[in-house]
Amino acid sequence: MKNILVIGSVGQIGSELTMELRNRYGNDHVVAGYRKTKPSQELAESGPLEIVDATDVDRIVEVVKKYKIDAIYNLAALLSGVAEKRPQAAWNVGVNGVYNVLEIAREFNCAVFFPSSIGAFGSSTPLDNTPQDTIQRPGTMYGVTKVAGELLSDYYYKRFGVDTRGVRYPGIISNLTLPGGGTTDYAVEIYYDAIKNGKFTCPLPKGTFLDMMYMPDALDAAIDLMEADPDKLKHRNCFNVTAMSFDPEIIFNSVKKYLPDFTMDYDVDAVKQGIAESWPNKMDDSAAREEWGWNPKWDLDAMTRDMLKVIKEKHAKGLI
Ligand code: AKB
Repeated sequence: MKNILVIGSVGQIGSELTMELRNRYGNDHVVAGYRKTKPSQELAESGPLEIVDATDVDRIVEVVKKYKIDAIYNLAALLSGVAEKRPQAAWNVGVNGVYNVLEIAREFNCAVFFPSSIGAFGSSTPLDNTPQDTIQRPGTMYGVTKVAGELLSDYYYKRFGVDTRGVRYPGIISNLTLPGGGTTDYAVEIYYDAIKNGKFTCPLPKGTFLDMMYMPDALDAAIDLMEADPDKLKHRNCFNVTAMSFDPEIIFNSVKKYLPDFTMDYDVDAVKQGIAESWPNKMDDSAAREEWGWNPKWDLDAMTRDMLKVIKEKHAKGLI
């Protein structure tokens, strides 16, 4: 990979992935593509920045030609909660956008990273130790777009030889950019509310187990997979990856260990509950471990300590 385009570079994953790619491959080699949200100063000043919309083919082609792009990380998507409110927009970005990127990749010989999700599964999937290859009949528009994206990406690899690779991300927890409208967002919000207010109201009921991952592992997953030896990959789109699985009570107790006065109550959001209950409790990620050495470094306790430290510092500086 010499020149990379990140589409969706100001989102929760994109904002950190773009900077990590710049660290590894050089600032000038990583173009931050964004649509509407203003990029941070760091993102804007550390390397090339271009307006790129996954649904605008001509614009993507212009940028791919201008920077001689040979790898595209296509992170543009509406998260699960928002996609249920705006299913047509979710389809447009999550399926038409993915198709556009794959077509451009075919024409200009680019590799493509596609982030699928635990949302690609549904209630007829085995929810414990969810296998790599299993039933995928999601009941959400988000899930429909992710399954379509997985299938399209595999099709472009098999039919046209496009180097497509992807992971099924669990809930991603981070402290730089907030996620927007996801079902797993509560596991980020709990840390902010713990520091700011000492209490949290949880939208998912106790006993709702979901796979989760701290951002540094999520960045490694994307980059390590894109760098993996293609001869070792039996799967491509997309690999189960997970780092931990917990329910609201477990993360609450993890925070309370460091903030003993912290309290939590529940106000369950029925839509989010329905989505969460149709997603795996814990995925089996052995294919990723075997085929490209996936090995997450962060567990819940280490993540909690780091999240609380960083958010406390931001709060003390008046940044949140
Ligand atoms: C969401 O909750 O929608 C996302 C996801 C798990 O894909 N965080």
